[in-house]
Amino acid sequence: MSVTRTQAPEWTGRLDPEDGSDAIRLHQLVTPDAKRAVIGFACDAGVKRNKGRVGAKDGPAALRQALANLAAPQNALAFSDLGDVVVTGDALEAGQDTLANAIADALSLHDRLVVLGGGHETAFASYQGLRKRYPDARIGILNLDAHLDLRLPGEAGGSSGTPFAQIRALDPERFDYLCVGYAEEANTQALFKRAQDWGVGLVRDHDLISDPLAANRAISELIARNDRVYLTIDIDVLSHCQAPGVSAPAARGVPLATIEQIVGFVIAKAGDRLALADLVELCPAYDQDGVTAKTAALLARRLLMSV
Ligand SMILES: [Mn+2]
Repeated sequence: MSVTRTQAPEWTGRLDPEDGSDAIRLHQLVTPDAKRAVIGFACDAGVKRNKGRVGAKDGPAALRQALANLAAPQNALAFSDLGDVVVTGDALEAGQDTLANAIADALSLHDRLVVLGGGHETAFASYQGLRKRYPDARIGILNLDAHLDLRLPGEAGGSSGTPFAQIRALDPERFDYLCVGYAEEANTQALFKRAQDWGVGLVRDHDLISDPLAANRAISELIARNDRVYLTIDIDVLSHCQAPGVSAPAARGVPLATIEQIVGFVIAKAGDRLALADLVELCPAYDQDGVTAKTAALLARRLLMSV
């Protein structure tokens, strides 16, 4: 049971020199000290404590691999790879502390950091890292997720199902949380009651299916009343056909194009206030043809490459 930091792996991928100097893919943009950066959280402990299908520990490596061969956009930005925080066994709290400190340090060097999870226990570390970097900021939390993840920690401690209850416990007065894409059937009434008591904003998956812009007003308001936005994307907000490789697949889910629209909207509205995002719950052992990793990579690419 331990926590270690690993160096960034060598990024490799397809090269197309015959197509000239514009034939660039993401693996060719990785460089130290760039404005954008990724860091991995290789951890199974949160999902295991939450009794989900384990395998999120392999998420960061699968996400890097899926990112590597994506084509770079026009005016592509370089990005840095800060390596992984690796949690062995049940060392969840120590792992979250290490990740939070790494995030706080990274945010003084990079203007946008994308964390590659890990299960949704990643969020408790992400928030604490952002809070450490900006102690006095108003922080709005935007979670794209089928689940509210507001359960209370049990005897074993926190898990991938408890991060937002843990965040609230740190700082109840400043808790500002919007959950977009939740499935009614995937959350008990106890959680909806808690969400109401804690002033949590909610946008249902059905509402996004009938109107892809259904969350935009609530998102605009969240951004407008906060100094910083923390975006956390649980890949299980997508349908199981788009995202089979997660610990808890969604039978319904929100369409990928809608999630892409939302991420683009957040980037455009929040600008510099979007300093931190994470992508969580990718579980490569259950993926099919790498589609879940690729889906997560499309979202990570957008976060890394958008100005
Ligand atoms: Mn979640």
